[in-house]
Amino acid sequence: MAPGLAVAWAVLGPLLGCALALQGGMLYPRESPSRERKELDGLWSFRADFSDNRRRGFEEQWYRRPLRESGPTLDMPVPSSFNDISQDWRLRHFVGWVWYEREVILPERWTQDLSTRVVLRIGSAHAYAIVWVNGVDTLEHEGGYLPFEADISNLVQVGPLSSQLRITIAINNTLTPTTLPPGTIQYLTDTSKYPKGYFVQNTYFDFFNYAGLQRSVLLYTTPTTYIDDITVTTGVEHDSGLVNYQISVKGSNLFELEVRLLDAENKLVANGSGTQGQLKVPGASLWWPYLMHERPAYLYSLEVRLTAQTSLGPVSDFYTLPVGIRTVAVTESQFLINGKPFYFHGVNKHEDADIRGKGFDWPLLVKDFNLLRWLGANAFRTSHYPYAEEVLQMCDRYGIVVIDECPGVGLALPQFFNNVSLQNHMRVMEEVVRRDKNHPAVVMWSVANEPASQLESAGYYLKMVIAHTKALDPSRPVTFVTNSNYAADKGAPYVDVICLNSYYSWYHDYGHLELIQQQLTTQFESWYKTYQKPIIQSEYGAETIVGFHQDPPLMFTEEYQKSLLEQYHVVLDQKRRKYVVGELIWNFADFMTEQSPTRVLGNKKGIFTRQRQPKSAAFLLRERYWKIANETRYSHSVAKSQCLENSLFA
Ligand code: GCB
Repeated sequence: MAPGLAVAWAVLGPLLGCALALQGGMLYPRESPSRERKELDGLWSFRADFSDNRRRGFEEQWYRRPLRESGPTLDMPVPSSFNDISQDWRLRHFVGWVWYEREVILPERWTQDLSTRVVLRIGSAHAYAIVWVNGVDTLEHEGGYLPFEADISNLVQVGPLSSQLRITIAINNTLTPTTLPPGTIQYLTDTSKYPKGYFVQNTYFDFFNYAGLQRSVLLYTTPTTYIDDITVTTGVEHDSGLVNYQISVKGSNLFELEVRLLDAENKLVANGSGTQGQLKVPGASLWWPYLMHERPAYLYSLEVRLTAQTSLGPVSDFYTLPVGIRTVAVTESQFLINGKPFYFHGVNKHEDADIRGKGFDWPLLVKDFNLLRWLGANAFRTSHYPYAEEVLQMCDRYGIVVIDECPGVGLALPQFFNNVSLQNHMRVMEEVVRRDKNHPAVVMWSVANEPASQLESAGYYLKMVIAHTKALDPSRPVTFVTNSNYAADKGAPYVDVICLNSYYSWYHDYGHLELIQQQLTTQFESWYKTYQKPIIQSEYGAETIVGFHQDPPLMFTEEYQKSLLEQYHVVLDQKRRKYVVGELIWNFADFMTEQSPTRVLGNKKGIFTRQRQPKSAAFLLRERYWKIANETRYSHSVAKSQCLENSLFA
């Protein structure tokens, strides 16, 4: 990039829509005067197929009759991971097909009114799913952490008994060299050590491969002619906000669209019509990250109203999308939001807690956001997969900035960089962008975490995935997170921001805290000299068992975690005024991993425990983040902790 040249992702001109190859949109199912929702969360019937080939369920066609008729079932809560719910160790470590089933009674109108479209939506099923409705094969999807759905109207709008619905979902958690994340199945054939047919699933990432229906399953309705997708990009021109919209409609070509933009007080500020256009908002309130501005996270509402003529008469559809007006741009040393330098002081997270595994949970979500604000964290990365949509909605509302990462984690072996994997990775990015493109909180895409980016094949692979992501969404920068050496990394030339993971005095020269400053300085200087791009320290940290104390500090104690952080902070403070634009601690909270001699009931690098109680390092980081917040905000008022009465820095 030429010195001083800013690459602006703000779309100021005509709309640059997302060029998705996927069929159809994936709008979050919202209620409206034309749309209803029925959540299917709660207890489902469940069975793991323990047969040797794991295929008994298909051989005996378990989907054809109620699951209880083909054998014993367990109660399984949805959403949750299935692994830690029962006392059966075989289920915790199960690899293969599990079966979920739920019976539902539909409102009569949904089955009788032929101008109503009924959709079954699964928030995520890790990792491969096949869905039957009343025994009819309806839907298949590969990849966890992302939603998929099917129009089931023609299955429910036939016959006298159609208001009773049986949904069967078979889910396979096996990871293969071409899934994302990839994995391998290893057969252990030495019969002196292992029983016949014994195999293990190998993964190349550091979190437990929780599986099942981990997010909500729901039914919702739309009219048969409906708003299928909305793409919004925003910009700023002088003091006006620009909202570019593109709307896709399905079901009929004879329709009209009205678009109204309302402010937070529900006052109309701009309107338009048709499938695409630009709304201009003079004196717009911008969406600012919290702590950066006195009025953060301002959201408008884009109300879309569709009227159409169909063979069954006129229909209307309504959808309201929250819209934050903001710009994102990157220079050779800065990350700009609304034209102002933004410094990421935040965390990496995992969707993980207690017995629910990766199951979505409202109390946990709200608690985590309260902790983020207590900490003064203004950002997080969705390490290492897209989080539930409700998480991003909270970020939009609270003004917490997100680096949205796809499940491109564990790309560790040369055989994972093949054409099939590449196609799959690009499809996954299409699904991520399709789902998350309208969230103002999302300011950058991350296509992978720690791929083997020193390989030539990885260089080509990353170049292609990054180029594809940029074509899908020209409005945001793209990165991947690396732990390679600056001189060896083959993917770094293609990213907009360099994201670096390093664990000095933890995985290298462990115990030698005195080396951190020198090694970290070298890291930053060599990367910046090579690439002249802004840098984020995207991971650093130390394993810490809560309640372990030692002075002078020794590894695994709370004091060692604090000291390690302090050493990093000395260098971060020198560089953040130059080209380092962020620091994200590894990790927000302790989380579960596979068992290994280096993990004590999971990864303990959290600054909070898995139960969300602070370790000493949380207080250290809190003081630092509020201090940085006060130095970097764009008003004269002092930022205060939003969770305590007595502010730290007042
Ligand atoms: C990393 C990985 C992360 C691990 C972490 C660790 O570099 O990106 O997934 O959990 O290190 O603690 O080893």
